[in-house]
Amino acid sequence: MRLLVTGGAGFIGANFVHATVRERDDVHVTVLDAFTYAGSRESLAPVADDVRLVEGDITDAALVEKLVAESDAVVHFAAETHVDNALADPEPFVRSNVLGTFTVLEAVRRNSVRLHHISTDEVYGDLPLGDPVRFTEATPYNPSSPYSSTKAASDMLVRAWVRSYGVAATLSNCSNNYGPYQHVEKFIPRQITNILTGRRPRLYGAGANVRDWIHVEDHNSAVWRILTDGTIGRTYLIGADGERDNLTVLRTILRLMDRSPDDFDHVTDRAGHDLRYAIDPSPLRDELGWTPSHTDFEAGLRDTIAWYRDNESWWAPLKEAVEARYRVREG
Ligand code: NAD
Ligand code: TDX
Repeated sequence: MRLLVTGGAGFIGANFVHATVRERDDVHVTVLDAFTYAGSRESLAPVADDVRLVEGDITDAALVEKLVAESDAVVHFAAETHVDNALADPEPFVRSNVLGTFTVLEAVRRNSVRLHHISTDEVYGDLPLGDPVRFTEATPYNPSSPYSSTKAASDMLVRAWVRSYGVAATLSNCSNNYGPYQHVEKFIPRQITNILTGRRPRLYGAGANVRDWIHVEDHNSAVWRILTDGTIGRTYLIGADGERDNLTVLRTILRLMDRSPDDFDHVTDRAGHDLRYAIDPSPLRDELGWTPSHTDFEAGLRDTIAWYRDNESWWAPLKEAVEARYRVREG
């Protein structure tokens, strides 16, 4: 199989490429990535000899057309992904997430190529705290932020291209990922690297907001399962029963890094901050037989902390610029 992976130099995409090279001899990977601030050549260094790397933008229709025409399937990760950045400047989100997905869709339509579109649980908005209800594929879309609204728009385009043009696409909406190669702007790596650089962790508001954590390798094994066995046109929700509030996650990090439980600062809350995300992954388990393998969150967190400790050269060049941006937000 000739597989085109958009956004393969980002966090989840790079882990996906690593797993694919490791586990699937019969797959030839081409990565298309614009190397925005979030993309990293170093993330693909371990597989540099095994993949073709093309630097380019998913809104470049001629380039996307050429690469899609050379492929049997596309896994579309490329997007602007950070909610705080979207609040500060939404324009790149509309361009990459909406126009970019449109460009990919037109190319797969013209070339009759299989597409898997990567999306997020944030398209469903948020859930109340302390309620057993979880998101299912029937939950109405109700995005809150410029980020999630552009992801929701991209999902709608994919669904319409399936229905109107018969594009062979599947979609997945996953919960919060953690693991190696995640940008230090995101919650878990930010707190780990704050501690490693002598800064204090920063918690938005009271830390009561709940996220449903899944290890990135489990997200990616689910993507492969959907790509090979999923029903065209279907949306699959990917989650691993990992609900935890932010304060609990932060206190676990502090304990695993031998800090006291109160060794952090509360900072200004995020505007429009979604309260709780929670995925009901039953169809993925019952219909496609997928199960996560990283079921011990604390063990996954310990490995992730060790990865950031051992790979300072990967994240250290990014850290100061990220914290400078946060200083503007947090005062
Ligand atoms: P990331 O920000 O780490 O990586 C995004 C990658 O896309 C980068 O390599 C960047 O250079 C590339 N990119 C951005 N705009 C581009 C453009 N216009 N053209 C080409 N390349 C471009 O993101 P991530 O966390 O790995 O997320 C990947 C996908 O998974 C996104 O679609 C995101 O919405 C989705 N997702 C993420 C999470 C999560 O917890 N991180 C959860 C659910 C879904
Ligand atoms: O310093 C921080 N302190 C803090 O309390 C940061 C960066 C975040 N937070 C909070 C905000 C959220 O409640 O932690 C939670 C997680 O924040 P993010 O890592 O920014 O993730 P989130 O907004 O939940 O979105 C993530 O999951 C879904 C990804 O960034 C999205 O791309 C994905 O779609």
